[in-house]
Amino acid sequence: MTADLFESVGDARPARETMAEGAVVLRGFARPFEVELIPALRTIVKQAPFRHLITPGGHRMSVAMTNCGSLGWVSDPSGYRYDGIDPNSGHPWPAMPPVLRAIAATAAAEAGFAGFAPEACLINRYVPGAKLSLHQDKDELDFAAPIVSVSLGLPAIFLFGGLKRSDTPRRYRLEHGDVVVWGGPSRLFFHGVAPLADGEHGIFGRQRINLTFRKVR
Ligand code: MD3
Ligand code: FE
Repeated sequence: MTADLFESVGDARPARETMAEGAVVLRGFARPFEVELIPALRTIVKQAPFRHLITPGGHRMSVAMTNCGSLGWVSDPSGYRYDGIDPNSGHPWPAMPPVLRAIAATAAAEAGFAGFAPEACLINRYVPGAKLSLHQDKDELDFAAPIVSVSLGLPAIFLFGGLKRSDTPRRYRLEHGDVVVWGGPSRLFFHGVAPLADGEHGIFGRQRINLTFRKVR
């Protein structure tokens, strides 16, 4: 009885919210995995450190990136692509740890996408001021599979538009532990992240880490 009251009365962040057809937010879904997740991320970043990629247009991205899994997303002046090799080391990307696989698969199943088996996990690091301009994720061959995102550390304002770049984006606050499953029609919607506001997170300090799990082929 008491638990029911705490869950339903005056809760500004419902556990589950639909942002658009096929886009489901699972608030705090990653929190129970934290203790395993954090050391796993540390191990990945030691093997494949964050780096600022250069866009085909020649701009250095304010977000720093790395990957784990059998494929990783890379950008350089020749274009965007998925590649099994980290161009900085010449070695394969670090393997995707079981805890990451488990978060992605259980969140996807919760949103109606059973059997989600991503090859790639792109890891984005934002420091205050870093942003991600409005874009579509179209470098994957399989748009039937969703993308699963996990937000960690400082909160961010996520911008969620429509199928056209000119569609005015709606703004959503994504906090530590929030997981979003982007499938169905929303899979090809324009989206981005507003410049990160300064702050201090108890575990991650002055940064936000975002994981996106992708079925590429
Ligand atoms: C909606 N990352 O890495 S995650 C990206 O917070 C990216 O770092 C943002 O956009 C971040 O490409 C947003 C949420 C997200 C990821 C992929 C999507 C939303 C999406 C693909 C289609 C529609
Ligand atoms: Fe994206």
